[in-house]
Amino acid sequence: MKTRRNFLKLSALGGVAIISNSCFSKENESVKINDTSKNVIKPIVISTWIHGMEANAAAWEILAKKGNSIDAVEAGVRVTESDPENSSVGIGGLPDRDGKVTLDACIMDHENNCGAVACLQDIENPISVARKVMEDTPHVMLVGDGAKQFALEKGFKETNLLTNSSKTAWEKWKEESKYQPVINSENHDTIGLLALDEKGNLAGACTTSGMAYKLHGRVGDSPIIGAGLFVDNEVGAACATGVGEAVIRIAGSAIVVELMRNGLSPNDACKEAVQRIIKKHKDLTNMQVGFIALNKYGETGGYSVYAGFNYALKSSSQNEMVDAKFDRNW
Ligand code: SD4
Repeated sequence: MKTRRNFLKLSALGGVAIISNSCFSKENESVKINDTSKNVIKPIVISTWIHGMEANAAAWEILAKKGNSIDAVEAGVRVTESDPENSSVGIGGLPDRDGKVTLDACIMDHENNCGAVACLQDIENPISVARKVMEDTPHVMLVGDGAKQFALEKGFKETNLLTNSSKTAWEKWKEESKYQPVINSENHDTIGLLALDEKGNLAGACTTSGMAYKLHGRVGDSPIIGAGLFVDNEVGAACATGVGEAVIRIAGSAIVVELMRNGLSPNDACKEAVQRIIKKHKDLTNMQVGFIALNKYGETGGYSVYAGFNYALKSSSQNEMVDAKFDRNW
């Protein structure tokens, strides 16, 4: 439905506010966040890139049995983390320039509980460690040695994450040691997964080994709540993939959710966030970023700076890859 946005209930303020739509194009679709007449598509799960198909299938097993979205998102991305063939998430992830595989992940539920780990080594499923941070500590994020120590205390097994093929790739890279991230291949395959369960509760998870051959200690957007992932059960959820530094600079996923709160459809909210990145960066060389979003009605969308980004979508009537719309060709 293409309408102008008028009055929107801002539940956080408990009042009614007029939102100016002057900054949005008139083509933008409007979504009223408290529209009780709307048909809600649930359960539903959406995730980044082709590996999202398998992750969605694992999440769906839980959602189809009326399980909770938080369990679904964790189970979904664990599949990708445990796949040694995937070179940018979990085991088999490409290492940093020193040959160390360092993992970043975060998770968020429908009550704004969240947990994260960053620069975690030797643990195959950082998303589950992030969940433990969320559930068993008063903190949101643990990093580096502290995160590993916590994981071991919680019973996670120490695992060598550097597979033969990622070691070989790193050794080849070392011959030149040029830091030249290549988009849509080795460097941009983070999995971000968002779900809406039967009860109407949203949750999200995001996990990555980050930029290949990054400086040791570098952390991108993926474990940062508000950047790589954000969930607000009143409105929707969003996550990001691509150049993390660019996503952090605009608080990307939080912005997408706020844009949905202000009436944009998931697609238009992702588009607006991408355009903000474009506006804030003079040099867009290799600056691929993609967002996906899911709102309370089960409506989904995605958008990227450059062509090539796609996402996996699963509901009772869909199980497919969708090519995201984009701002520019390479
Ligand atoms: C990062 N955003 O570490 C991650 C990388 C990524 O698909 O998304 N890869 O910056």
